[in-house]
Amino acid sequence: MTEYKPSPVRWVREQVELYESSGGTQGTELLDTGMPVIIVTHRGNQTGAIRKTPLMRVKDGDSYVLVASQGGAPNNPVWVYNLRANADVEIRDKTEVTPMRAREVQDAEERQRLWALATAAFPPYEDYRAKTSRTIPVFVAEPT
Ligand code: F42
Repeated sequence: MTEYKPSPVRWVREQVELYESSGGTQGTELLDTGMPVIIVTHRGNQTGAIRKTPLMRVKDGDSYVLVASQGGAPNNPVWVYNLRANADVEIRDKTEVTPMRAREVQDAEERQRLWALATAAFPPYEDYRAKTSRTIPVFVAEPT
């Protein structure tokens, strides 16, 4: 299936719509914070449908760090299971769209380094970590 299924969450869905329909020239920041956002296009692990998830932009060289914080909610966001099942993603960073592969970070040292990058880019990640008892999954999306 190649159908696009928008997020059921209104503000998320609207951000994706504006970001994509403007070709990456509008809607590229988190609400009024001025902090940059990327769009991760991936596939649903059950439906196979195309999903588009905005995340904070955390760059590591040519790669992007994807942090499954979901505001410190008790459960992982569903996109975590989608990326575990199918690692092929497309990252839109403003006007640039790049095919990438997402790898879940398992190594403790690598995780520590990437977590430092993530919290430098978006300090609230640290509050989200304190709020939840789960280990927040971290992925790195690397150019294919
Ligand atoms: N979320 C983060 O976790 N980290 C961030 O850095 C982040 C930044 C951010 C910036 C802007 C913005 O607008 C949103 C931001 N979010 C951030 C929120 C993020 O975009 C997601 O909305 C959030 O992480 C929740 O992800 P989710 O995948 O759980 O989304 C839910 C609401 C959703 O889409 N559910 C669908 C539904 O219909 O209920 C299911 C989607 C799905 O993938 N279904 C699968 C399928 O096969 O299609 C199967 C379902 C299954 O159970 O496996």
